[in-house]
Amino acid sequence: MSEYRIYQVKDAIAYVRAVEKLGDEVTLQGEEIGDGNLNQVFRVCSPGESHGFIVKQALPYIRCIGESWPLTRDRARIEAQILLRHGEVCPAHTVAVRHYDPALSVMLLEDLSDHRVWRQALLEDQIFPEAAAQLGRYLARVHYHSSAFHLDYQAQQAAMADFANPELMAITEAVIFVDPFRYHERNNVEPLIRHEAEQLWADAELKIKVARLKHDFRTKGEALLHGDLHTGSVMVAPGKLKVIDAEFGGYGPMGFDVGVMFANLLLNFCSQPGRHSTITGQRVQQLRLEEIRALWGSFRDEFVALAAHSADPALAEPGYVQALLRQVWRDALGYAGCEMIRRTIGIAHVADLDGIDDPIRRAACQRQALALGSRLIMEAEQLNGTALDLLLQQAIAGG
Ligand code: SR1
Ligand code: MG
Repeated sequence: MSEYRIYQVKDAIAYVRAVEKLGDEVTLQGEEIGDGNLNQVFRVCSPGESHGFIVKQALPYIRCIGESWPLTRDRARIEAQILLRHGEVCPAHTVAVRHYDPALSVMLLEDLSDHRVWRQALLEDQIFPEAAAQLGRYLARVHYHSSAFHLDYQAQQAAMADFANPELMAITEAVIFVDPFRYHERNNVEPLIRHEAEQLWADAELKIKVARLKHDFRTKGEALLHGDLHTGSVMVAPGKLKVIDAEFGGYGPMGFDVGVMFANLLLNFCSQPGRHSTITGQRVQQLRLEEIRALWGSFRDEFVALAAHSADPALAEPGYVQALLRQVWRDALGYAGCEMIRRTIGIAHVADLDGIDDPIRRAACQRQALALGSRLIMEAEQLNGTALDLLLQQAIAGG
């Protein structure tokens, strides 16, 4: 059994060499490329080669905070197993895990250097027209195959036990549903929007809705979620899309994954007045709106198509899947609202908003994110697709 140590570049190279059975005649070089909140990530390749290997290692603490916030390294095992499970049912859109070592908390992943992080691509106004629909299909496939539509009772209970992820999902609860809705020292509130944050902390009706969403997140184990499906967890290339970074995954409500992605598209939407002239910003906002429509449309269609083959005669009852999807939509809007708020005033922000240089314009965009997030939470029950479209068109017209 290998003994845990924090990897240096040379360790990542040795790991690749051992797993891939590469002899000393093969020269390898590596660099640390991690820019996420939690782990270290190395890229290892031969000199001059554009394609290599990715080595991801969990540290025993949260990287962006430091050793003061210890965190289980077992998250690497859980992540590798989730990616492998999702890869079985959606290989086209799940990063391939070539190997993992639970003792070293390390895994070897396919190199996606020919892809870009979707968040960065969106910030540079690059368009990947198929990405949203591909993501919808990915979500439908990974949710369906881990749900009661596909697994019998015992198999689903076994999966829930296998993929239990209490430490990471407790962090999600804290940083998405708790801290952003009250004063907490972990929050990161810019002075110009302090007033709006305090208004939100005092909003009892909003907090009751958030309590429901949090409670459902804990108790509604519908499917094996990715658990952190923001635009930084998606790599895109022309015609191609791969989802990475599943360490926050576990069983939960399907609307959570859908809603987190809606939110991250909407955070980009809200950032447009701070990034572009009015006309250009409005054009980009329309693109984000189309992506939300495409994502939901492909998720819904794929899920309905898969459910037609469900082995469970009760769940296959005509009309049930449509009723379920209406609830997933409402859940998604509520979770989208929570994600928008936490990415604006919580511990972990997004570059879409924080990258706006001018503090006045940044604050205006942040205010819109808080307002839109609150409306999604408060009005989720009433907002069907047409009503959401209208709400967003009003936001576009209002700047
Ligand atoms: C303290 S961890 C904060 C966030 O980083 C990760 O990227 C997840 O989004 C998590 O919520
Ligand atoms: Mg991540």
